[in-house]
Amino acid sequence: MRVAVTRKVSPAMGRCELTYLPRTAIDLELAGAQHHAYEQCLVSLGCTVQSLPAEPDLPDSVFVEDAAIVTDELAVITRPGAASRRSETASIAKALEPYRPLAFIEAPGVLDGGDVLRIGRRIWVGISGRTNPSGVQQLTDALTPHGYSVQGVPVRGCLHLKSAVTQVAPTAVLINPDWVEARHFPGVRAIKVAALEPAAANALFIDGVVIYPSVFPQTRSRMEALGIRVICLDVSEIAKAEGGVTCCSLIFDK
Ligand code: CIR
Repeated sequence: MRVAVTRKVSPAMGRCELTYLPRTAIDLELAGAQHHAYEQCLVSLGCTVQSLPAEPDLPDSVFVEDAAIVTDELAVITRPGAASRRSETASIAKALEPYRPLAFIEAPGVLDGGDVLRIGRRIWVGISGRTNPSGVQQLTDALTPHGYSVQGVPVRGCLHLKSAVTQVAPTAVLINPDWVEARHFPGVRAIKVAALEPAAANALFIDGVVIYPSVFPQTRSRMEALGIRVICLDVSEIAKAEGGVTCCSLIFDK
């Protein structure tokens, strides 16, 4: 059984962290509806969605991806790079405890799940504004005993590694090479985002299908031309909080 842990949009989302985007008004009702459609999409793809209740005082708590890295063997609970987000992890640890043994990133390490890209047994970790070398080392120590190779990768000009590169097929990634260098991903086909769509590299690959924001038609066409099946969602309000489609779920097999 495939589980997707999600969390409802916080009523405080308007006070979210922003790094590269200006603050614009978020329509909370629309954000809730878009998030519900996202959860329904996961259900349609065979996931059992475990939707956690909204956190009234944690603006970014809908972005559950940043709070944990879940592999088949364990769940690593992160220490988010933004201090305002550190209280998000306790409830995620509680939600994951029934499924996996837990490990924890400790100070001085910081690490956001949005910086962790896993393809099979290979893991890349963005060294970003949210993840530091101590965080990468702690994740390496937790996962190498389970047969994973873990590699730190510099990221520039965007929030997380997965703003710059995500998996879209068994051996292909979607990438913005201005934000992360393609040479870090040998043996993986790199599909570049369209020049007019720099923020288009965040896609959620699940069971051979890509869940994708509807606002990047040129990059979408590039994927479809290669035979990749894409399901588009309107995630405009989530994007205003600098979130993408990977950020709103933690997906793993039970
Ligand atoms: C933040 O800055 O932390 C949130 N406003 C957005 C986090 C998005 N998470 C992700 O890309 N994994």
